[in-house]
Parts: sequence; structure tokens; C-alpha cells
Amino acid sequence: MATTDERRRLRVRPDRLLARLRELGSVGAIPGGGCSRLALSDDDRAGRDLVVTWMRDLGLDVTVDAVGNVFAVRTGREGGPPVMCGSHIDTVATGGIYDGNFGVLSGLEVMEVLAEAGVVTRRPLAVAFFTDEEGARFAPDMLGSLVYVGGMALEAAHDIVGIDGGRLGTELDRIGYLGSVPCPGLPPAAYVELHIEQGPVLEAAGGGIGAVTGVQGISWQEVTVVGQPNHAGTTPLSYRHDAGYVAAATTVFARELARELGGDQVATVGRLSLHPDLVNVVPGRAVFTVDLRNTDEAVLQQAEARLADELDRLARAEGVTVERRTLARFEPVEFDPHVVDLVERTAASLGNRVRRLPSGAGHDAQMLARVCPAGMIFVPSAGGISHNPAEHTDPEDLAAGADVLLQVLLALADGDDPPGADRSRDGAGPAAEERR
Ligand code: HGY
Ligand code: MN
Ligand code: MN
Repeated sequence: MATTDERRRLRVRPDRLLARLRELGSVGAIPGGGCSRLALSDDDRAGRDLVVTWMRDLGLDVTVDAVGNVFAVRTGREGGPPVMCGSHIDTVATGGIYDGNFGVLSGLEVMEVLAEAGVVTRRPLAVAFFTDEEGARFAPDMLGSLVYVGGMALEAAHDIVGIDGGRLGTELDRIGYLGSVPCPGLPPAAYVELHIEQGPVLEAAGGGIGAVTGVQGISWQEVTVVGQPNHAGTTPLSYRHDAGYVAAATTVFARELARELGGDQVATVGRLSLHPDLVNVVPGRAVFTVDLRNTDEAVLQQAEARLADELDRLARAEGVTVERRTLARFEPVEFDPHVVDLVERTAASLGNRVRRLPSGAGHDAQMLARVCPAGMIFVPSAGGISHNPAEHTDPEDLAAGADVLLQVLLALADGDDPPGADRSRDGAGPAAEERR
């Protein structure tokens, strides 16, 4: 059996990891070097089939649950719940090749390194990908992991209708991933997700590893405005009930509200459709989405209340009706302090710069945090760009992140302290400071 020092010297194979990232990125490839694999689409099925083939080729025990989450388990010396890593492989329509995919394929790479080294951990290890993390086709986001932890009933999830009219359960069956393993699933011993930061913080701080402290709160709503279609040329302003104007005014209000609230507050109107969507007709109907986020739950609620008040004001002033439907609502999540500390300690002991930061994006880890100790490892995103084919992370950063994942998983699965651990520590890591 490999000694502790031999395990600490294990490293991933960057070439192999990059090759898999590129091959998976070629599934649903779009111009500009990205990929589009909306959840439960034919491209998502093709991506799933490829990753499951890799999982099976590595001799892992692959299972699929009733919401299409896929788990690949490597047996340990002992039984019991596995230490799990993973992420998602569905993408937005303008996706890069790293968002989600990097965490899943790094988990596969860790399994392959351990197999090559003949290392068998005390606890089993698992690598998973969760269904519909993006929520772009079927809201809410992190849907598969939410069902896995019991945050949404399976039947309710199956009945969700997507932006294209598809029913989630029917689509799951159509692509062959309506699995037999019941939901909610058995909690893992711990969960660690490696992910690109998708924002500018690490790069602006000079690079390095992110020991992620938690995930900010998310509020998604769909707003339907009904006014009156009318002639664009003959209808005086005072006669108009212009749904398009209300949508545009709300978009401007959301930006100004975020600026006024400051801090981490962000606001996005990402989807907008007008009807009849013709050059010479005052829009009678507008349907749009508002994505509000903040690390501070109280301020996020304040933003929601201010938006609701503005919509009511606009409705009265323009003589339209406004209906709001919640698509997703998750409060901020703090990750397990011991896992955050382990990530920070391990990253530093491998010679990385490391800093603590919250995640601006939602992740499956925020759902797993409901049922087990969970944490995340970030690597820098070039220019802070993501949900864009130009999404990029330097190969050295990818390798560094995967090596941190490897050692964190070994520490969790074997109970050893990570490399260079200061055994006298009380485990309370420094807040928001850099460590080498
Ligand atoms: O929306 C998000 O934060 C994630 O990409 N699902
Ligand atoms: Mn992601
Ligand atoms: Mn994403």
C-alpha cells in the first residue's frame, strides 16, 4: 500500500485531463471554441454517454438515479458512504468547455491516477454529474442535486416544463437517463467540487486557488406583462398600454437598483420576448426573467421587494397587468469550515497562492451542503469570462486545481492530514487573506 508520502507526491496528468476536456467540449461544439449542451438535449445525451463510457473504462461502478444524476463509485478498503466529487456537464447555449465539465473530468483523472498508483482509499470515492445544473432550459438551476438532497420532490421535478415546452421527465426518458436509483439519494461522507471561478476575482488578485467559503443567494423570477397591442403610428402615448415599455423600464430599473444597493448585488434580465414582436405594433405582451443575486440575504430580499414595488408602479402608470412567477430561490450557503480550511491548507502546501472567496455562481455543492460537509475549489477564469465560448483557464491552473482536488479527496477519504498540514492548528483558517 502506498505510504502517506507517496500519496502526497501523486499528481494528475494535465495532458490526459486536457484531452478529455477538449473531447467532451467537441460534443455540441459551437463557433468560438465553446459548446452548447442544454440539459436533456440530444447533445447532453451524447455528452453523458461519452463520460459514462470513460467512467466504465476506468472500472467504476456507474449508477443513474431517477432524475438522471450519474454516480461512478470506486470501492474503498471499507464500505460506507463515499467521499464524492463532481459537478455538471450540461451547459448554457453559449457555454465554454470548462464550466462544470472541469470538475467532473478532474474527478475521473483522480480516479485514474489512483488506479495507476495502486492506491485504495479507506472510504469509497465517487465522481458524479448532476442533471440540469444550469437551469437554462428547465428552471430552477442545480435541479438534479436539489432533488438528490430531497429539496424538491421527484414528481414535481419530472413535471417541470422547459422554455421550449418539453417536460423534464419525458425528456429524461427520451434520452435514456431516467434511472432506477431512488431520489433523494444517500448522502455522501463529504462532497468537494472543483470549478472555474467564472468571475474576475482570482485573476485580479494575481491568480492561484480559491478556497470557496460559500455561494451567494439566488432569486430568479419570470415576469409576464399584458397590455394592449395597438398601432405604432396612430396610438398617442396617452392611449398606450405598452408591455414592451414596461419590460424595458424594468430592465433599466434592475441595473440602477443593483448599483444603488452596491456590495455584491447584481441583477440581470436575461430572457425577453415581446408579442407580436413586429415593427409596427405596440407590444401587447412581454415575458422576461429577472435574476437577482447577493451574498447578503437581507439585501437580496430588499432587492426583490423594490423590484416588486416598481413593477406595481409601472403597471398602474401604464395600465397593464403584471404577473410574477418564481423560477428559483436559494438563500446564501456557507460551506463546511473544516472543508474550506482543508482546501486552503492543501492548496498552500502544494505551493499555490490561495484566497478565500464566495461563489457568485450557483453550484451543486450548495445543495450537497444540505446533507454532508461540502466545499469547493476554484481556479481562475481568464478575464472573468464564463457562459461564453471564450471561457478559458490556463492549463497550469487546471492542473493545479486538479492536484488540490486529488489531495483533498485523499485527506477526506483516508483521514490523513493533507500535505504540509500544521497539526498544531485549531482548524480556524484566516479569513480572506492570501497564503502561500
Ligand atoms: O446560474 C448559475 O449560477 C449557474 O451557472 N447555474
Ligand atoms: Mn457550473
Ligand atoms: Mn454555468
